[in-house]
Amino acid sequence: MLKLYQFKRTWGIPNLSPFCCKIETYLRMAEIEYEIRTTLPLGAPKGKLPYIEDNSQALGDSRFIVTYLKSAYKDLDKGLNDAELAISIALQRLLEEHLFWAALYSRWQYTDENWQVNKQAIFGGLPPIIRNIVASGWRRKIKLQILGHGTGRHQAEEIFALGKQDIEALSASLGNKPYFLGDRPTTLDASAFGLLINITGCPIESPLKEYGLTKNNLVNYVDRIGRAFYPDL
Ligand SMILES: N[C@@H](CCC(=O)N[C@@H](CS)C(=O)NCC(=O)O)C(=O)O
Repeated sequence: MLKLYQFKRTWGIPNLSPFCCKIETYLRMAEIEYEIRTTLPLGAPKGKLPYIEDNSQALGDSRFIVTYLKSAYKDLDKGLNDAELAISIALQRLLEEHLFWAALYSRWQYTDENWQVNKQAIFGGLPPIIRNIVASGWRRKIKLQILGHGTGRHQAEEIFALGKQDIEALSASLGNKPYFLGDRPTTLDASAFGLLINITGCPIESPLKEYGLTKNNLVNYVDRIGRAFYPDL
């Protein structure tokens, strides 16, 4: 059976990683059987989670994993026209390559309170003797990623102002529809649910979360997908 390697469940949400949550949500939306293997990114093929193992092959990066799942199992985007597929890709990039960085900043850099919550969730299972050393080293690495991406060069207010624009755009695009592209879930919904629940539904406090919680359609969307696809949580 297909194995999904991801961080351990915490905070009452499917996963603290938007990308792990995206893949598990895709698997559930597409009714593909899988087993979870809880891990840290150290042994991952690309040094990041999630990755999957299927037919003795390991595959990293949620975008390549989705491409594989579409061809080997089920394509949730079948039937979308070219314009819808273009919107799907554009909004996934907004979520995963832009809004994600503001969310990452809020966890690893914004306040010490958030860092402590994040640290406990990710590294709490490590032996006490190495926990702080590993967590501090990892934090330095992530801060450098945020700086390298460019997000880390802005003030906190600027980072959250950019993130709020994304949330505004997502809310407007969803409107009153059950899913972003109509009345059935597609890859875009797996991606959007993965990040939105990690902004509005976890104990990381920031202006991004506050703003997300003012968008009723997004809050209801996250709640609806959670209830439909994670009745066990
Ligand atoms: N483009 C990748 C991003 C995956 C990613 O950034 N994973 C994070 C967790 S949210 C990670 O494992 N980071 C570890 C690191 O950068 O050291 C995907 O779509 O899967």
